[in-house]
Amino acid sequence: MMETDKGVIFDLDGVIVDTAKFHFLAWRKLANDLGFDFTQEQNEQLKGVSRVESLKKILEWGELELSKTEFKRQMALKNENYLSYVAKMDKREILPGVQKIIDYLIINNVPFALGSASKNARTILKKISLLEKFDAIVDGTDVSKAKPDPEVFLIAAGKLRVKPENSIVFEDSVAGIQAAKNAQMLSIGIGDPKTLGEADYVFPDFTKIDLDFIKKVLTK
Ligand code: B16
Ligand code: MG
Repeated sequence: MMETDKGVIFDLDGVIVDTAKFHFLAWRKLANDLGFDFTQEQNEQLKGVSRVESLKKILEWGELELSKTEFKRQMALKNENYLSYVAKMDKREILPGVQKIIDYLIINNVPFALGSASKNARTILKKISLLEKFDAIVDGTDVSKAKPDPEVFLIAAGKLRVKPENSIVFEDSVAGIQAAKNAQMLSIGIGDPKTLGEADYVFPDFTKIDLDFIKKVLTK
């Protein structure tokens, strides 16, 4: 077994599963129902951003203002629609290469947590049969400050009893990488190096990360 005092924190959406495509479909339906549209490019700006902040942005794009009640109603409708996609998920939705790394952490007794902005994180982890594997779960229901605030990752490290500077974060969003940096953690970006240039390391996806690399960051 490996000697390490490190711990690992995974973001959910865009790292473990590609629920971003479902968020996009659901937000787009909301916009269309309200009489406008937005692009996939604009959708990039919604990644890692909370539900409330996402709707605020979308309404800005549509140059629309809603009453408080209507805003809440639209958020609930979007979530209902989003959850109809989530309901169809199963473990085949786990992104390629992720399981191998999770198995490696388990075998080597390295603690790992979830650090996600989503209030649906537990539902999704259950659908993909990973809920019981995590040593700690911190999600949108546990935090008051959204990424890039480090809160979500600091709570996760605290639950793992790992120091922030010994924590390694996997993230696909710019806000998430900034949150990891703000928490003094090592950040590993999953996605496009042009977007995630602030991260300590960037990989296009988990299939490009080999176990030697994981061992290296866990033991140095
Ligand atoms: P929910 P992550 C984030 O998840 C998503 O990237 C973002 O698009 C979404 O708006 C946010 O969760 C809130 O999700 O509506 O399910 O509470 O990437 O932090 O795992
Ligand atoms: Mg994400």
